[in-house]
Amino acid sequence: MNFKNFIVASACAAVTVSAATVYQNQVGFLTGGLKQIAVVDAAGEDVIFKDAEGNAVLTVTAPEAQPWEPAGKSASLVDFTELNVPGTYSIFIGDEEVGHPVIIDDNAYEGITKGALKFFYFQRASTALEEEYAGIYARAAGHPDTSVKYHASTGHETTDSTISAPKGWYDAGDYGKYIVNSGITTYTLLQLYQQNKAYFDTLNLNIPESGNDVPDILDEIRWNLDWMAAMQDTDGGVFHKLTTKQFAGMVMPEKTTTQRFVIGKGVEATWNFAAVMALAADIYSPYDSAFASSCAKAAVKARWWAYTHPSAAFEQPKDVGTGTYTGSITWTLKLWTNAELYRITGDKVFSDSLHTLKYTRKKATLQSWSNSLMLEAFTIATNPEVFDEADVDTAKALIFTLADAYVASLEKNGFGVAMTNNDFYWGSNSMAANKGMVLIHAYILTKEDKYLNAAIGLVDYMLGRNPLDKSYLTGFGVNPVMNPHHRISQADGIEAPVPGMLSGGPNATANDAGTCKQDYAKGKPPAEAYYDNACSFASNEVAINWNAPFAYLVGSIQAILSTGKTYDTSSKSKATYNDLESIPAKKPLFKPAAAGNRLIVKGNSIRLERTAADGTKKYFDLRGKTIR
Ligand code: 9MR
Repeated sequence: MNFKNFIVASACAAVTVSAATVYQNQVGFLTGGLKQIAVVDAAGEDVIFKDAEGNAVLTVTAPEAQPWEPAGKSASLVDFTELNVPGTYSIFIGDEEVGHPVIIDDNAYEGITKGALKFFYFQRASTALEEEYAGIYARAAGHPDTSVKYHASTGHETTDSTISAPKGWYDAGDYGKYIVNSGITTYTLLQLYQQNKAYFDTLNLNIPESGNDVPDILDEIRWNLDWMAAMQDTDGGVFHKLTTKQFAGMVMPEKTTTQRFVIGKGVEATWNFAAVMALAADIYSPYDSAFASSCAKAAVKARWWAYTHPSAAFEQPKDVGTGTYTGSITWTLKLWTNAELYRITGDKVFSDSLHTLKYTRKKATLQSWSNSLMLEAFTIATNPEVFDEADVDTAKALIFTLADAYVASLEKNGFGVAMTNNDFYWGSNSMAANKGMVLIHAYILTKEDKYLNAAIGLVDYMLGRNPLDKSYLTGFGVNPVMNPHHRISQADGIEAPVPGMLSGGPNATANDAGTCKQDYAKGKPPAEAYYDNACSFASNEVAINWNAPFAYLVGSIQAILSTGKTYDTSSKSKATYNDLESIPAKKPLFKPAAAGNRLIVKGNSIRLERTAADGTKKYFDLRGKTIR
């Protein structure tokens, strides 16, 4: 033994070595919020929190360990909420420092809120990212999308005709732009703004539009709305997606210049579009009334198309291999659109549609790109002055059915995470974030801490309180994701990935085990079925519909705890759109036909022109009545 080793050995002999392992939020705890860490192999031991000077400021005896099935282990959930002086603390068990630094701050979630929203800027298509805003992640413009071809699946001539549909956000690790996924994503971000205006009106995201008198979050969302608006066909239907025929390689966006196509036109995209445009019409009216009004009209036009083409479901064409986004539950999309349109018009035809479609206490299901039931529940429950009492009650019942189940799942849960084995499939972190969104609504409606606390538990899970000790948000935490399935991060030559991206997270199905040549789920508990490798599109891809609920969750909690304000219905925009022709809940009297129909929009009037086989034309209003 040399002298150096001898010193180390004798020092070790003098200290008490704990076998404990700590799993914790690696980014920060809000001063006024719940603070918990999960500690394995420490039951009955004292967990000591020391300040920066080394003074012990709080000692908590680790309680009895409890299992959390997805982790395949038991842990003691150590609560140190009473430590509420901002600062950086270290954790000790006996003489040994364990875990990572504990950061307590009044604005602990502000950095991640900005980071998660800035991701959308980094995903912008059709523009160069300047160093001033993107730092080392500055890059050339990719995909102008001004000369996009019509795929035969759109019903258009495929010759040389093109459509211009620039801007928008790249969906995920790929460069596709998909209307279905833009639906829930854009709605979620608009709700984040609408429910927390006081906080987001001044939050600076350092984007090119910062300082233009429009809140930055709305400027960022507008980038995608402008693209969505361009995806509406002249007849009101909305193209399903804008992509190349096959996925590009792992290259920078400007390097892939393969022809892009608008592909398909169907009810899934059209309903999603209608709901988002209706909400946008309300939110943008104080800033750009012409744009807001065009959103409202586009929404009505889309709804009409969707009602008259009920069987136009998108099917992936044989020559296309990009994301499918097929199989949305369309009755939930109809309800959502009618709720959004009723909110901005007060037109009974939309509330009648809600009832015709049986807006009842159907089985509550967590929102996702394919199921929108909770989206209208959120809208209806938070607008009691607009909707019928019975509908508001139904909406609340749906929210509490889910939220109470999540809270119940925390009973005797050693990690304090409202996730079960069934939640660990493709995009499991979006399950966590979307559950958080449900819980925040339950909190807004009741102000009961149990809902806010359960939501904080989900944030802690994604930021490190998980059995892999992993922060699933790139660029944040001690042990963050480093190799996401994200073309830009793989191709930019920079070691650290673009920051602020939420990885899809553990996936017990490991759908990509073949591609990765590694079954990372085999023999692992669900919450460990994860592979931090760019090959792993099924456990480590990023996506706009995962970042949006994460931004919603952390942004809402930051706003609630720093401003004390939650959804204020009186601050809602007073814009109403009573000049729109609305549509009957019933089927129109004429036979819906795809070919030969044209919607004519003139000022506020919308009419249908139907060309018969012999070339004669007939005109109908939106109720299906003959005009002439
Ligand atoms: O998020 C989608 C997930 O629910 C599906 O199971 C999966 C397979 O269809 O597709 C995911 O969405 C991907 C999309 O198809 C293409 N862009 C990347 C998306 C995230 O992986």
